[in-house]
Amino acid sequence: MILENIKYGRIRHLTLLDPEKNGPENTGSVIDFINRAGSDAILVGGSTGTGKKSVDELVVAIKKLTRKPVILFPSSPDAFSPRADGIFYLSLLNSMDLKYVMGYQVQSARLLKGTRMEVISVAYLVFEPGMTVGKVGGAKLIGRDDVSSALDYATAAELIGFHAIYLEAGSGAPMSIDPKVVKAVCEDMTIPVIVGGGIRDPITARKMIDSGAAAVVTGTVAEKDPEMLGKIVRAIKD
Ligand code: 1GP
Repeated sequence: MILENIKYGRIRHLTLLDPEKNGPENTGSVIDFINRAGSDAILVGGSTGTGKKSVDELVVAIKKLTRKPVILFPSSPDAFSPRADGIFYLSLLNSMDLKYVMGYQVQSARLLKGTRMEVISVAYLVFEPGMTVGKVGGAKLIGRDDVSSALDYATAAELIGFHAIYLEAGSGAPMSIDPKVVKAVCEDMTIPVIVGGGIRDPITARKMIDSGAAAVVTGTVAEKDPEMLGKIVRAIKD
């Protein structure tokens, strides 16, 4: 169970692979980095260019090379592959565009129920600077150190009954969200909190875990600096 593994610390680091940047031809080397680094699971998704074919091809290529869980991280119902082990069924709670809050979920619900994959409902909160996901997702961005707004959204997510909360600064963000926001949210929540966006060094990654995050996501590091990926994963698990 992916959610149980996140909750109980067996999945603490996830690597995001964007099908737009990772074709099946370079999957071998990327999976090699991920295996060597000791990352626990692989997220497949991106804010743009994630059609069914590219997502499915990447999932198939990954599954041939590793037994680590592959979890879809979709920007729309098109970014789907029935061969993944699970899906973050995202609701971008601070989007001004209803399709990212509930429309896409309604569109894909019956399809998902018909698969055997694990569906993990995730309240997705996008913070400044938000990057592409902030723009494409029409997010009313939460300030990176705005504890009060973060708590408002996170508490709503918990009361509604989401399985998990994802605090996101946006892929490629020059800075992560402030760890004090992570600490305040984690202290108040009974559901696991996942943090991603702009995490590029071991100290920041460790701070997120020390602040109570159940798991950390990195994407850009795996593309640009595989050695650093290993250092980040070690810092998280030490
Ligand atoms: C995925 O935002 C993370 O949700 C990935 O961010 O690419 O900045 O690591 P980075």
